[in-house]
Amino acid sequence: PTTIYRKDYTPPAYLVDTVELGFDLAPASTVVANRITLRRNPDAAGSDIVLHGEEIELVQLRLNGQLLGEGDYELSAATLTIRNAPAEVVLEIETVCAPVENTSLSGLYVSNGNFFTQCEAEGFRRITFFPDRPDVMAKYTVMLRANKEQYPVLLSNGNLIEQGDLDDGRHYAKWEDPFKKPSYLFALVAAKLVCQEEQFKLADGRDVLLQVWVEDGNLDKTDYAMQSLKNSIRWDEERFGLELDLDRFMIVAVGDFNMGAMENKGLNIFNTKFVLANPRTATDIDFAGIEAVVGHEYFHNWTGNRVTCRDWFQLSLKEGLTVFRDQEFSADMIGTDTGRAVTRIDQVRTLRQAQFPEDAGPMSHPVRPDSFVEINNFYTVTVYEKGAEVVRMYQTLLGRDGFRKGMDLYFDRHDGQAVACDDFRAAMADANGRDLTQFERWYSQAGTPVVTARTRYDAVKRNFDIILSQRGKPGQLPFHIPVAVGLLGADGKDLPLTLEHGKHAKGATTLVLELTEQEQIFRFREVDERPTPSILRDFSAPVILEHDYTDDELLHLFNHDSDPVNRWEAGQRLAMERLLKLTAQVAAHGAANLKLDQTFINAMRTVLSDESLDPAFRELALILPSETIIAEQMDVVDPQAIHTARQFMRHTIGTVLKAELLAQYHANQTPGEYSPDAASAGKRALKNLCLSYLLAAPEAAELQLAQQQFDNATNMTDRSAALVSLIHSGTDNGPHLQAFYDDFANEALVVDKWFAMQASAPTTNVAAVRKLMQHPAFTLKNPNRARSLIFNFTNANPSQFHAADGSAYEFWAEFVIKLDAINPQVAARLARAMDRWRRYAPALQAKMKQALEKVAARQLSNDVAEVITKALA
Ligand code: BAL
Ligand code: ZN
Repeated sequence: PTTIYRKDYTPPAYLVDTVELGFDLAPASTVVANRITLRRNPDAAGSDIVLHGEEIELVQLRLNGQLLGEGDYELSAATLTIRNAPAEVVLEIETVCAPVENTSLSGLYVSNGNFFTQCEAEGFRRITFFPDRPDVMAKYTVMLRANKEQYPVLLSNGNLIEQGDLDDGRHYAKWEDPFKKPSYLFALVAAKLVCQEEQFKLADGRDVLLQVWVEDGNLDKTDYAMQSLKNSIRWDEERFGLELDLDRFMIVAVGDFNMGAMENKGLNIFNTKFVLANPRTATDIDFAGIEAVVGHEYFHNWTGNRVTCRDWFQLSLKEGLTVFRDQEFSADMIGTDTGRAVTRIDQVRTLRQAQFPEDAGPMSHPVRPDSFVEINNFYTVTVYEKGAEVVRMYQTLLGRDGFRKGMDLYFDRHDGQAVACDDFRAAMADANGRDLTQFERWYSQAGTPVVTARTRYDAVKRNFDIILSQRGKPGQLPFHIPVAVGLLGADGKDLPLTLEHGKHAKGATTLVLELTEQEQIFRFREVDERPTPSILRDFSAPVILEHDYTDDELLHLFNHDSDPVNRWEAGQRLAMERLLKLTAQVAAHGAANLKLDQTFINAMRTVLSDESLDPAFRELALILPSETIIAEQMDVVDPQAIHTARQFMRHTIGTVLKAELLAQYHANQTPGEYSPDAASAGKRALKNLCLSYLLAAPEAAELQLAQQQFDNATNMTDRSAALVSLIHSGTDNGPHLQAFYDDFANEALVVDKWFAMQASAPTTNVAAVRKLMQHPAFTLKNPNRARSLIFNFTNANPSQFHAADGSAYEFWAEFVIKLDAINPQVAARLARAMDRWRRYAPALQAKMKQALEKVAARQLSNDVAEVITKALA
């Protein structure tokens, strides 16, 4: 495999002005006629036209009307090159591909008998020969022809300009996209589908047609996606002044899809998981996911499509920014301060669960990577979620208005262009008259910086100093880190802040300190008592904060901090301290004689029963750090000891707080018609967390409670939560599982849940997973299904995945290899499950290495080869 470097970027020798595509669609053999007009790029050297092409058969090639023979061009497995081409060129290229054979789901493929495409990052080259790079932007016209009965719906980007019938039962549709776009945003759909549609009025008074297309039988699950789309359009108008630029906007759901969704211009194609929802089949988390992803793809229309990426190293330019936008959208849709904080806490949990480990492992890369073998491996939590944190820091540093000014300038400068992360940073800096040179290091330096805080109080001078220092990976230069700080008095209230040498509003209670050097002292004046510092409020930077908090300080913050994120954080620190001690004790002496102190239990009791607090917040405050997050704190990971310690804590809480848990279980019922709104969802989350604690130490009454909830639930959130609690508590669950399956056997997304909840149950070992694979509903070919069973076992069931005999590692190797033959992108994701193998005890490490080497010995896709090679390096 070849490594591609960011530093080697050169502009394309030829630009493309127009693309006319003609498709004669048939599953086994689709003919693609492609007519492109090219001209030499005045900003580049050379006269060779390089087109990408993979897994397609060239039938005919004409240059300016002349048929070319084999000697007139060079054809390799990945490119077609025409040397010394004229300055202006019309190419007519005819190719054939076989969509039904395409199990990689990249390019043109068939899912449940229908045609779909996925072109990002490099799928367009599997459809036709083309300079398949995002800095080549062109206008597209697309003619689709297919059998009318089998494929009554023919969709592509932009506007429908013509349609009609052809001979032999076929029909056609012609689409024209008025905007220039890179090839990765091309899409087509030819399918038997139905749609929910409506006219929607934009802020400027224009009417646009909105459509959500699904398979017949699923129309009753499209309301929320449609509502989310309308909310997204409104929100982008109001928050960023960005309007929909097309007359029509379509969302299409497909069951076989590698990603969550794809922002193709005007024709977003979605994994069904992020479209289909009704109360019977979808959980609150599913509804929230739909809102976020519908928003995300819609927001890409400006951040990604109108302004796109110069090259794939700049992926975070559109992804980090668009994730930030969808996060803000979701927070604004809740509309309350605690609601906003709850979304923020979820973001922090994701970072710690997935991004920090990635950044500390073999696939660590900067938000703007310097090199890759396979770009599909870089659609990562670093590029997406850490990228969103980097964008958020601009807003933290510049304020909301300053951030908006930067966005406006970005679009003024770059609409219609393919640009780089540096251009975004320059727009933010220039619009605000700020020097953001140092901020660039967030794009170029990988790893999670550690910020250490020390404090000192001078009671005589009434000064309180916070001394912040930072360290990155060896050799790295200091980052520009916004550290939001507040100080709590003994009464738990925020003290008004006076920062020496700082300009800020009088009476402010949170200030953003800018840490730019390796170490800096920040002095607060007029501080009458030794305060408790609340540092990194709202998680103002994606860093690890070290500070020697005492238990008393943490309890003070946990009980009083006005910043809900840090309030939650204090609880996590209290829990983590105990989890690590218990884990060490289990590892050294076994599970007997474990104890959980009354102080911690009381803190949990207080927050659980404090009805002045939002239930959604209470739920988050009561969840213990996950086994993965605990593992990240340890030098040598002992998955069994972690599991035992965490289970012990859950068991203790479930037993000692039984009365309070029961009370909150009953107090947070949501009778009446189901609504996925944040307040109701928060109540259900708290209620179901109570249930899961009660089932951590179940007696007959608790089991009965769960069974009743399962039997009587009127929505999937409650139904699945009851079943998960039953399964994960290890109590007999055969009949419930069977009943659930029987009820939902025809609902693919619910069957996914059924596999997932079993795969992640701590009682499910590898043998049980293998048995589940024999179930008639299991298939490796559908990514959602493969993920639901295999990934949930390898990634969400650590104590079983790391079974001492290594049998689960062998299972992992077997299925990385099997999946690689079907779908390299999915296989490479599975391959990542072994990223942190060097952190385990020697006996486990040896077995993991063996499994990695077993995979490495095979003929692999670039996708999997890159992951395995880096893991073993
Ligand atoms: N661009 C790939 C899918 C997404 O991030 O929206
Ligand atoms: Zn995206």
